[in-house]
Amino acid sequence: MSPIWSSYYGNCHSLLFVMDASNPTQLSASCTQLLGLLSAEELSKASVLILFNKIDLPCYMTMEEIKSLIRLPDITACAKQNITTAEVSARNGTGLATVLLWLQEQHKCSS
Ligand SMILES: Nc1nc2c(ncn2[C@@H]2O[C@H](COP(=O)(O)OP(=O)(O)OP(=O)(O)O)[C@@H](O)[C@H]2O)c(=O)[nH]1
Ligand SMILES: [Mg+2]
Repeated sequence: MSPIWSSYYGNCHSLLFVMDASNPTQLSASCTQLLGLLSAEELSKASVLILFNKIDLPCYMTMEEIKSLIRLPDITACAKQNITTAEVSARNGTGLATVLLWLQEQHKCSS
């Protein structure tokens, strides 16, 4: 789907980017996609929430290792956007309340 993402950039205020925390082999490709989004001029004012999903599954790496592998601190420091992260499981609902609160917060700021 990523080739058509840019057709949705216009008027986008909040961006939720889901990474599969249970699949280390996909992380670098996923990170490249994220960097592409963060460098898009049209998204420079968007608020970004990066979701590390599937945390209910066993993973080869800790969340700290994953964040360090994708150099999340550098990404956050260099991006124009305000970036927040959350660890979630769409399967058992962990972290989803945080996501809803974040969305509510963004809505408040933009209204
Ligand atoms: N255990 C678990 N499964 C999830 C979660 N979120 C989604 N899924 C399941 O993951 C599956 C879809 O994700 P993937 O298998 O990664 O599929 P995909 O991302 O379209 O394809 P890939 O490119 O192969 O990763 C579905 O079966 C979902 O039910 C979660 O938080 N935990
Ligand atoms: Mg997947």
